[in-house]
Amino acid sequence: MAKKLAAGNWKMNGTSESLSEIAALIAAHPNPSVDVLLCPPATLIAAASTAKGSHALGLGGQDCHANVSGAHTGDLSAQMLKDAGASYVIVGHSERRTDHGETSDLVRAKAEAATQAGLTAIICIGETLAQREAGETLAILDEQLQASVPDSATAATTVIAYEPVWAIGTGLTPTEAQIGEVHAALHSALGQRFGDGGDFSLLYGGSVKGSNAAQIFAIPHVHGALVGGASLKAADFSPIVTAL
Ligand code: G2H
Repeated sequence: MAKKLAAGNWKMNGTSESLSEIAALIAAHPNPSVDVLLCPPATLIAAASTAKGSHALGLGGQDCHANVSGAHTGDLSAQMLKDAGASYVIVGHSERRTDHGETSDLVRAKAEAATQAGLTAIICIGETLAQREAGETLAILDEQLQASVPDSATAATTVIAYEPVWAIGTGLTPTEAQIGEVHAALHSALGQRFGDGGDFSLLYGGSVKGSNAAQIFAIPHVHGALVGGASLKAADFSPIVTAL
């Protein structure tokens, strides 16, 4: 049975003042019945870890380097994130693929590094609007999935997030049929490759908010969400956690 996960991605937002939002989220969900995760900027992970104490809230990084250590100025290894208190890391977000030219081969190496460090990798894939309009969505996603997910992946170490690039931060969301078609295809592809496709958690991401979360979570093979803008405030993220 795939785990349900409500994951917040703060992107490049948040300073120490934002720790109050973590406290508010914990107060709103003292014993969450689903996995809840926040990925603040890496600068806040250690403080967030201290602030959450023994609460089950998970913490994650938003990226990691594929290497364990070395001369990579400005980068962070998966071990460093783990040491700061993370148990997850997002890899291959479309903003990384676009802003930093990250390829699926690099994303796979990062996912392997994450797993080796003991982190769960949230591997993001998604099509552009041009690709969708050209009817290439499923082919592009399968290409990204196969190349970005390491052979060593298991449902326990890996989560897949489907984030259509055109739906990220735009307020646009795909139809339920479009999400359902993609998630069914991902479920099937993972099942064919790993034999346990039914167990991989498949998140949807892209303009998820309190008002559309329940509808999205009702779609078959959707096990949660990767939420950007609506995860910054506990008041916005909490209804999404409740809807799951
Ligand atoms: C997609 C998502 C979080 P938003 O990037 O990863 O962001 O919910 O703001 O569209």
